[in-house]
Amino acid sequence: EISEIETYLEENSPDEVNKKADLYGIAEDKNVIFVSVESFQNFLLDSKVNGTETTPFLNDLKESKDTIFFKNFYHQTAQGKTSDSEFIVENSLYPLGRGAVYFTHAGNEYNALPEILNDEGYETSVFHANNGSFWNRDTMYDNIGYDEFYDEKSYQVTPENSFGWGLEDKAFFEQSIKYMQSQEKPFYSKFITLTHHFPFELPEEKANIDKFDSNSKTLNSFFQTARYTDEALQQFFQQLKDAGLYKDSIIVLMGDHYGISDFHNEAMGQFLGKEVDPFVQTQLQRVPFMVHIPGYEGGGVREDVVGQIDVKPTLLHLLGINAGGDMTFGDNMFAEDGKDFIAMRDGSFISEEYLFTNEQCYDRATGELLAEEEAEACQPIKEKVEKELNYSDNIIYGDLFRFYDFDSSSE
Ligand code: GP9
Ligand code: MN
Repeated sequence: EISEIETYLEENSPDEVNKKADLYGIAEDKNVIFVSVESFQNFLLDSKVNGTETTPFLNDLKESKDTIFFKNFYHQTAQGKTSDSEFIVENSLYPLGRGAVYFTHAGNEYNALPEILNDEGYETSVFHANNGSFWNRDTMYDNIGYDEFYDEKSYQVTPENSFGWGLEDKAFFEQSIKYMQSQEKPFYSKFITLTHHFPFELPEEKANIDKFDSNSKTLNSFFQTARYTDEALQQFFQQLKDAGLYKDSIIVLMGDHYGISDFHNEAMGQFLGKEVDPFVQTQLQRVPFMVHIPGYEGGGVREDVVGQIDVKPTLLHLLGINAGGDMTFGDNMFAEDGKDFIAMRDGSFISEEYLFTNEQCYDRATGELLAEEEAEACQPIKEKVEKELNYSDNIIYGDLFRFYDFDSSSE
């Protein structure tokens, strides 16, 4: 079966053009600082509560010349939440429909990003101030080639610098700098933030924005913790500069998944000023994806429909690493004729023209529900989505990468 999947992926991948595509190798030999930003959704960007911007730092960053911002980037996670988002990014495979791959298939053979980067001479590490066994991370990280995992034990957690889930993001970044400085270059460092996590509680004296006013306590406080994390990121950029770690690095920021579920649709509708129908609900699954390249001047906002599945091939592209023989369901975001849809785990998808969810086909530009005849246009993509989700499941359930020699098929 693995060769059938290989054939499908070859036929559906624009690998040939990748090397010539925009930005190939622009980050060659640079460090990669990847920040997985907890529960961050795009609707936070440019939002205001009582006239105050929620995310002033990220708002400026996404517009700056040295940042590429993909405004139509979707998370694709399922029950495994943060761990699913990690899994998708590391492997360019889909998460499972049930359970978290990090728990159910942590012992499989993978060709994960940290392993590839390791082979290319990168020191790879993860920074996350929670218990190391949460989501079975310690086991999975060992398997997929991370050199170091700086978990809760690496941090000084005191009553003053922690609340909610634990160490607050500002202290987390601050205390991480010394570990970063001890790393061999180039390094790949993944940071996973924690403060902006359900139930989004923040001590009042640490809040620099009002709560929203609706019937959802969760949505109301969401803006306060988001603002806090925005400030933490701003400080982190400054700390990287002060530590001499900024110039030779690229910094990638990504939201891991939604924080506001459909349970809060009424309050969300009030905030957005429109009803949250299935179309809007799907569009709310957009999370920030920004690539910040110090010194680069060609940044800007990109419209392409992309998602977490595309992160691995995109990073390898930016680093100038040819993973030609890799098996990925995603594409380099800079390829001109890249894949034309982003699939969600439940079979929903977003393409350039259509958005499909709840078995209904919408016009992506207008949000209009398409009647039967026009809705036919969603069918061929729907079939491809089902096929891909199946193939990806089969790889995971059958541990099929055991039978695939990644090295000899690259180049
Ligand atoms: C836990 C943190 C949150 O360590 O990553 O996980 P989540 O609940 O978002 O999956
Ligand atoms: Mn999360």
